[in-house]
Amino acid sequence: MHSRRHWLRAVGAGWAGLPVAAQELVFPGKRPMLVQNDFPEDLESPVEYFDQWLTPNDAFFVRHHLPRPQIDHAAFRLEIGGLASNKLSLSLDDLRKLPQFKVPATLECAGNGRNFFHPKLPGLQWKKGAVGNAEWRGPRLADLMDKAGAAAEAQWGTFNGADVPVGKTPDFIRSIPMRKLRHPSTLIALEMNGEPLPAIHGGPARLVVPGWDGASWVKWVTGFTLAAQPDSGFYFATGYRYPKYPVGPGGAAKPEDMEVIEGMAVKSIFVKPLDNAKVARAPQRLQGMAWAGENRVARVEISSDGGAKWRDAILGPENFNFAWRSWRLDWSPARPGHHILMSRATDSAGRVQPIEPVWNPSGYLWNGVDRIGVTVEA
Ligand SMILES: Nc1nc2c(c(=O)[nH]1)N[C@H]1C(S)=C(S)[C@@H](COP(=O)(O)O)O[C@H]1N2
Ligand SMILES: [Mo]
Repeated sequence: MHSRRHWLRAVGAGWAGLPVAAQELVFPGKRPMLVQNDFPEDLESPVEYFDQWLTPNDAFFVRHHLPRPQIDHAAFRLEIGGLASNKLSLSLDDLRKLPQFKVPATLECAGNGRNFFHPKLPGLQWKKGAVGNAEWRGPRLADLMDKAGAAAEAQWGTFNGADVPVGKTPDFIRSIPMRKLRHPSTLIALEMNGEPLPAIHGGPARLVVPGWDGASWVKWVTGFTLAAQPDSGFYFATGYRYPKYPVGPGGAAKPEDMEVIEGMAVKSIFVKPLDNAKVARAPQRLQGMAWAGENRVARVEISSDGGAKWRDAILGPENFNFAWRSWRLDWSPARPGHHILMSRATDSAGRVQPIEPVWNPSGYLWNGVDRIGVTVEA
């Protein structure tokens, strides 16, 4: 099914910029992916892989800042230190013996959709596929902190992974505030979609911070430190920040006017038909996904006339905070020729997917109304 031809077709759908050699790389345990970077691996999922509510592990996007570390599972320890009365060093078996919780949650890179901003920005040119939805399983952060005797003054947990700095790229370290660490859905995942967490997704253990941007979901976690203050390193104090007030396209923001990205935006995309598809002049089932960070998806509307009229799509049965929701709508094209189809989601907090997301200096949180072009054959 995933023949080379299929793959090149997916790649060809908008990936003309890369040399052919890069397009032809195959990654163990992955279907053909849109290769943003071959090493360290940055792999985008073609939209057609989003035809199931749970994104299979072999179809899930990958974002690494640094080369993937090798981890000896027998020697693995999760160290909990800092403001805690009972500092811990836990093996994988210790982690597996704690109560385990399952959380379906959508993981999206803050830079997903960067390619659609004008003016253009440096950084990985993700389009629609730096996102996926999986069922994560493992112990709760709250239980780990209780076991470690977290002190009342502890306001932040600072997480490090086993990846190490290379050249000018600093260590990937992130801090998470206590209110989110204490949330019952915040986990150290040992499993993804019922399988041991794959090494490329942070195995044997990663942080799962449902509804928050991917940068919070530290992979290959080796431990965390509880403190009154967050980390002052690059990836928390400088990187992954968003302006408090819009700076205008091409503008710059002062560091003190930037804030950490936490919960993600409301957003929807088409999965079927694919952009630029040719379809028969017959009823078409339009399908897609919608998600809303920490909120639920309340509504998805579809336009087939460039946004003049909108019709409500039917929302899928899986309806959770943190996880995306499928949607569908049957559409009977009234005439042959080219049509612009648009999808717009609204969440449980009343946020609506905008036509024009706020331009920002790192190209984060693109959530513009999705649009595809479809040609109906005469
Ligand atoms: N240790 C470590 N954790 C990390 C990263 C990283 O480079 N190193 N990248 C982060 C970013 S920016 C994203 S979007 C997600 C991607 O997770 P995935 O590769 O499982 O899709 O992992 C996050 N966790
Ligand atoms: Mo990311």
